[in-house]
Amino acid sequence: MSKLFTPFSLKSVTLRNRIAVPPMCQYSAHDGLTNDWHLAHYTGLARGGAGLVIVEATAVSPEGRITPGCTGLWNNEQVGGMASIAAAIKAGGAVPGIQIGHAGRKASANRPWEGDDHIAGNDPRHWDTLSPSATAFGANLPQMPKEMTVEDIRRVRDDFVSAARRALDAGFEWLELHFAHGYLAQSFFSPYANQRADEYGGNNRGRFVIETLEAVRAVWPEHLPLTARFGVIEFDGKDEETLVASIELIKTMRGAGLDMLNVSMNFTTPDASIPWGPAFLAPIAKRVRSETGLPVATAWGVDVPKLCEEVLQAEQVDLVMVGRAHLANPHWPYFAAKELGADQPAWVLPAPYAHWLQRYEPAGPQ
Ligand code: 8CM
Repeated sequence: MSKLFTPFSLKSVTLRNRIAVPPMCQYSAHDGLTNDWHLAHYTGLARGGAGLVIVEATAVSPEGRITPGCTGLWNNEQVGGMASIAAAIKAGGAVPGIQIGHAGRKASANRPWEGDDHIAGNDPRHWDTLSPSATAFGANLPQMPKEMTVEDIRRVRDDFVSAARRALDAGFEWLELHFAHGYLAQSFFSPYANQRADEYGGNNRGRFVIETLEAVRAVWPEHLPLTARFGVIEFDGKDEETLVASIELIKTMRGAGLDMLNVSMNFTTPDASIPWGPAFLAPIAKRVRSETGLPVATAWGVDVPKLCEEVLQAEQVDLVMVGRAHLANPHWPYFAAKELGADQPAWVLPAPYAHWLQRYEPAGPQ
């Protein structure tokens, strides 16, 4: 039997297989509220057979949204829609997860298909952004952020805590903190974005990450997985240094209650040279796994079933995050099961689909 289709347990949660759908923004919310698009989208993904479906980057505060179309959990009105989504994911047989985050200096952007750049200052949809220091990202995101005061920092940490509580109230069983991709938490850890001289800068650049994690852990139940997506490499020529420092921080995160890491990239400078390729982060994920002792997952170029199986067999990762391939084909796990020679692959899907597929399979019953 393939490892891809073996269950994976973390804390009290068991995934039916090692396929996870990573958070993928739909940019289709209004005032942070989900709607029928989100419900249909996540329902379909869960019915497709993945073990874990993680709802898109959901902002902990209005100014933490990447775009005006991002979902939010900064008020109680937003909980109802998310509760329907969590219930639908569960009814589809997957574990309902959600990612919460704050976009920092990359916030206030146009949707990718409407420019992917900062919203102009004279556009009524524009808002001011926050970052550890008043340094802009550059390239398509040139807006100068405001340097956060210590009061701002505490407020955003508390926003993470409130959003985590709402995620729990909505019925999510797996929480991923968005600490990656040049958004706020990743910016705090990065010398490109953090030039602070106070207790959140210099040798303490990891402090925001740890304080936020600890504060969330205090309200997120011990029996449910608390994970983070975190960039460990920038691909800017200083990679060993960044990896070593990141692994040290991850060890501290583990001590602060982190259960698993979704290994990703930093994206804190537009001047990186990323060696895109099939499963190119898997060896780095393995290093994080062996040096920190945490289970790991990774996305990026892991969308071919045999490759997914290989990275699992090689113990490079514990879960594979299959994103865009699920948008192309929400029933990706069924095709993966066929390709990997699973017994009765149709039964990766819910019975009302599986029985038809099995009965009339051209090659005869599977
Ligand atoms: C959205 C846009 C860009 C990213 C993202 C997301 C959502 C989740 C995530 O990363 O982890 O890099």
